[in-house]
Amino acid sequence: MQQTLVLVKPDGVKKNLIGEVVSRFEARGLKISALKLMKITEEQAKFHYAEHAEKPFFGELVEFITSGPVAAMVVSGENAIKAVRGMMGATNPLDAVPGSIRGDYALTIGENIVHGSDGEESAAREIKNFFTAEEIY
Ligand code: IDP
Ligand code: MG
Repeated sequence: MQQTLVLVKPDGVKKNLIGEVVSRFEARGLKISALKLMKITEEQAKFHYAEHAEKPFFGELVEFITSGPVAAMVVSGENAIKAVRGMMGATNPLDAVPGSIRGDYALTIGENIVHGSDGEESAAREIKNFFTAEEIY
C-alpha cells in the first residue's frame, strides 16, 4: 500500500478537469484518501518544488502553482506512486502518450495539468506539506 500526493494544477482546475482526473484514478482502482480545493501559499510552493530551486524556471513554477486554486489529494493503493505517474504521462505533454492525462489534455510543459509524487520519500514530504494526519482517511 502506498500513498501519493496529486495536485490538479491551476490550469487543470480552470479547464474543469478535477472530476476527470479523480474519475480516472477511481476507475483504475485507486482510492481518494483526502481531497480539497485550496490556494497554495508561496511558502508551500517553494517547499513543494524545493528540488527545482536552482532551475531557471523555478520562479515561474512557484508563480504558476500559486496563481489559482489547486485540487490537492492523497491517492492510495498498491504501487500508487508508479500507477499515478504512468497515468499522468511524461512531463512534457508533447512526449506524453495519448490516453495519459497530459497526453490527452495538455500541450505545454509549464501547464501540464497534474502533479504526482515521484517516490516514497517525496510522497511523504509532499503529503505533509498539504494535509494533516486527521485529513487523510
Ligand atoms: P514532473 O511534474 O513530471 O514530476 P518535474 O521534472 O518534477 O516533472 O518538474 C516539475 C514541473 O515543473 C513540471 O510538471 C513542469 O510543469 C515544470 N517544468 C519542468 N521542466 C520545465 C522546463 O524546462 N520549463 C518549464 N517548466 C518546467
Ligand atoms: Mg516532479
